[in-house]
Amino acid sequence: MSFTLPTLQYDYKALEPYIDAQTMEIHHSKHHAAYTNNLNAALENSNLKGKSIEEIFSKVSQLAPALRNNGGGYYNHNLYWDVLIPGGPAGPQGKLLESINGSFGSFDLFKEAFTKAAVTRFGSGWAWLIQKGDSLVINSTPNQDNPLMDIAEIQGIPLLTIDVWEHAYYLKYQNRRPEYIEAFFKVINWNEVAKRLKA
Ligand code: MN3
Repeated sequence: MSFTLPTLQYDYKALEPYIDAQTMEIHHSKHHAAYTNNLNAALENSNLKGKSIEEIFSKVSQLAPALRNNGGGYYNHNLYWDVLIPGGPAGPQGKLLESINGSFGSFDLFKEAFTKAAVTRFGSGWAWLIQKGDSLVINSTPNQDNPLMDIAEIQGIPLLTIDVWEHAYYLKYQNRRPEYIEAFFKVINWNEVAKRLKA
């Protein structure tokens, strides 16, 4: 039993013009494929084969760095693809919107804080919307770390994430990370984000 690269639910070109087809193809078929293969290779030499990715993350501080880096790379990209969609709802609705308003004051204030976390993550990493108990929080992580890992500064349920490694945007946006983040907001699958919210 090993982890498999997911098939995307949309074409590589589907998120144009916000995220370009070439970036999507390389990101999924090369980067994500490599994390998946390297995770499986790292598991071959461990006693963790058959464990869920969540179980691995819960004790990742005690494991080989290859499991932290490639396990994170495998999981984080799965979530990233899932929370993207062409022509999705313009914004969150219902319970998710209520939670965002309750935790951040308004959708605009949430967007501002999420954007800031994504812009200011130094080097490579991810920004997150996280459910922590009854409230939502925003944070960023370095490298391929995520909020399910026992080493995470803020632990909780990941609802939404953006990849801010340069490979996620450099071909189209070069050094203009803020433009990529603004474009990302045009293709968020808010229904998928809402599904992850625990009552
Ligand atoms: Mn990536």
